[in-house]
Amino acid sequence: MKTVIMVPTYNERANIAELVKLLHKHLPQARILVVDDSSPDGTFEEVKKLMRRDKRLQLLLRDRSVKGRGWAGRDGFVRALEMGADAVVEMDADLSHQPRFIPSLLAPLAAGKADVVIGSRYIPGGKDMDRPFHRQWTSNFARHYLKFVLGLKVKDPTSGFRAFSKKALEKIKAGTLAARDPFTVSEILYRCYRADLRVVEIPIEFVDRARGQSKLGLPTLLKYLGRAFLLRLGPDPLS
Ligand SMILES: Nc1nc2c(ncn2[C@@H]2O[C@H](COP(=O)(O)OP(=O)(O)OP(=O)(O)O)[C@@H](O)[C@H]2O)c(=O)[nH]1
Ligand SMILES: [Mg+2]
Repeated sequence: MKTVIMVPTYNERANIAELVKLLHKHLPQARILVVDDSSPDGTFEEVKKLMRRDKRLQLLLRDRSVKGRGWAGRDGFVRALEMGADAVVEMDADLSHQPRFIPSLLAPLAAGKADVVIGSRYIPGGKDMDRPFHRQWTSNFARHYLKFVLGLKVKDPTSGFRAFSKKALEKIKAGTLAARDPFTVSEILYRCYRADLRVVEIPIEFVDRARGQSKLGLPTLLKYLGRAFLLRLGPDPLS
């Protein structure tokens, strides 16, 4: 399978070189596509520097005026398909998603047993980082709510560490994804269910980011719950 690892970045200069190194170690054949929204910390300059000696690394540089995790991912999926990918992995750059798990994310796709594979923290063998009690409670509530409202059958609907077959990205019309922000993770999974794709989970261990800034707070999370409800009530996104 021709695999492209698609990594949206915003201010990940402290992490990107280490991530690229680990990706090459665990997936020597795969190509890496960094989708950077002209990060003020110059993440894209670091990527350009690495690209001089690295033919497997590519950069999609977007304008900061259209910045957003969702739109970056959407454009990244489109570019990955243009690069000829049979499988596309999306992951965070902050090393919370560990490259060592990618071979097991890709295995069900390669075996033709799934269209979408989710790296899951909440199935046996999976692990989340230790969060304070109130954060644990909020995140458990969010995932049960999302499962219920959007009719998702997975244990970890908010995981952004996932692999998609080419067919899956075509079927969900990845180029038309609407959410500009991290709500995209739910929007994509909802479309996968609407498209009757085969979604499976494999266990991953999630670790907290060690470097760089965190971006998602409680008010944002609450807004997402409202948007999930609207998404479910709205028109079929695939028609
Ligand atoms: N291109 C692009 N990438 C983004 C944007 N916002 C976040 N990202 C990237 O999306 C991934 C997930 O963002 P994170 O900040 O790690 O979000 P999180 O995992 O919910 O929060 P923390 O890990 O606690 O910081 C990371 O690789 C970010 O650099 C954005 O506006 N544009
Ligand atoms: Mg993170």
